[in-house]
Amino acid sequence: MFENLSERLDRSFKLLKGEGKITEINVAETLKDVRRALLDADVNYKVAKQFTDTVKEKALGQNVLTSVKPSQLMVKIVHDELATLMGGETAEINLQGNPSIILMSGLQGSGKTTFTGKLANMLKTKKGKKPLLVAADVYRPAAIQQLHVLGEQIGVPVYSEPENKNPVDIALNAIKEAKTKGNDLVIVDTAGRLAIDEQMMQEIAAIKKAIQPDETLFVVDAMTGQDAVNTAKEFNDRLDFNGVILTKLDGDTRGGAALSIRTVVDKPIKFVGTGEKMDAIDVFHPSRMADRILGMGDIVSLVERAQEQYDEEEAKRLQKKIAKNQFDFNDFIGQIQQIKKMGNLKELASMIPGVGKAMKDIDIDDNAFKNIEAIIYSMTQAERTNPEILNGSRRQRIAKGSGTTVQEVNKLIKQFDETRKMMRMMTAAKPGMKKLPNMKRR
Ligand SMILES: Nc1nc2c(ncn2[C@@H]2O[C@H](COP(=O)(O)OP(=O)(O)OP(=O)(O)O)[C@@H](O)[C@H]2O)c(=O)[nH]1
Ligand SMILES: [Mg+2]
Repeated sequence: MFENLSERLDRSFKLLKGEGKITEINVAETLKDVRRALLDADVNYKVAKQFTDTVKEKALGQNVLTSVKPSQLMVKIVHDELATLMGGETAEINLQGNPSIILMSGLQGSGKTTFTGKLANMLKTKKGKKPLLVAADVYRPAAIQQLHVLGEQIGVPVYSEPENKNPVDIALNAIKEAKTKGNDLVIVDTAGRLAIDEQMMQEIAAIKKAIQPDETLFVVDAMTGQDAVNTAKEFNDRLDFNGVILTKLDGDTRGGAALSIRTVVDKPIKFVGTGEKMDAIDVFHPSRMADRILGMGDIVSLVERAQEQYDEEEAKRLQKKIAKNQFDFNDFIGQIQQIKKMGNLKELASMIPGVGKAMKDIDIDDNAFKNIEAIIYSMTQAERTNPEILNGSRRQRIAKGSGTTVQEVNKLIKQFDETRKMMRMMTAAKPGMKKLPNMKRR
């Protein structure tokens, strides 16, 4: 899978091997190569451009880590961006309903029927579900038969009405049947067409409207590259599906679909199919897929460790300042910026000793930070490093400058003082106070 892309990326990193530091000049050639590799892997050109732009920005903004080489750092950045490109987080399938209803969609031969079987098999064995499969492909008698064969193979019942030509009714009847028989999962397999056509779209949209599925999944053959992305877009415009299934990833796909779909339709890839057998299904993990594409897991973890170490050095520096009671508003705002970079503010703020506690009464959202930042930025350098000089008139000036009130300024200064006190107490109580939480740069 993706061998060619892996090789090409590998080669592009070699360009940086001899360099001491990432600069605009020496990174340009590498990025050009990365971009070409992506385009050759059939990645959408806009996606490829955006990708290399982001990588460049991140590479130039990186802290200099003495323990890793620029080429290694590039590997890590490209790895993380590949994962982000493919959606970042692993996307779960929604099985809330009872029965949960899943609707399959996709072109002819994309692998809908096969995947219907695979998914039922997986949810049955791993989640203890009791699935009912529905043959709503009414055009080919062989299609109904195919689903029955698969059902038999995995020991899952199949609902079909060979005489009925109305897929909407069949699907509705199947859901009724599931309710009476106690099946908690209904997967509806539908008919595909050779190309997008209006009739097929109307039919699948009508089924969706009638059965109100918890999940509408779009199945696409990964080997079709750019076409896969275009088809996904058209289906998404009509169906607003919840997730993508990439099949035939075991073939000699160049990877373009896997890498572009998320950006183009903004829907996650949820599963991949890697063979014709019923167990050839995998949950899609963007980060692991990035590992596989780059095939450089060791370098990625090496850089991660170095970054952690860097964070520790930064933490030690802070710790020294705290001990000497020199923790100032510059450090305070530095911490806030770190938190903001990491996202999920509420959770993260609580991880920072002192700061989390001092902020516990504030509703932590971006606005809360905006005011704090505005206030601190309205201070002079002298005031930031030496908060003791913040008398009444200075506070009034700061409130005006930051568009806040004196009360807000007072409150922040009070919180800052408390934070400082608390931090000192903690360092005094535990001379070997551990590092502050990891501030990973992403
Ligand atoms: N190698 C490989 N083959 C697959 C995979 N998924 C499906 N296939 C094969 O692709 C062919 C088409 O799969 P189907 O599941 O029948 O596709 P479909 O979307 O239901 O097709 P229609 O019902 O005609 O619309 C079959 O020969 C499958 O065995 C996969 O992940 N890997
Ligand atoms: Mg089928």
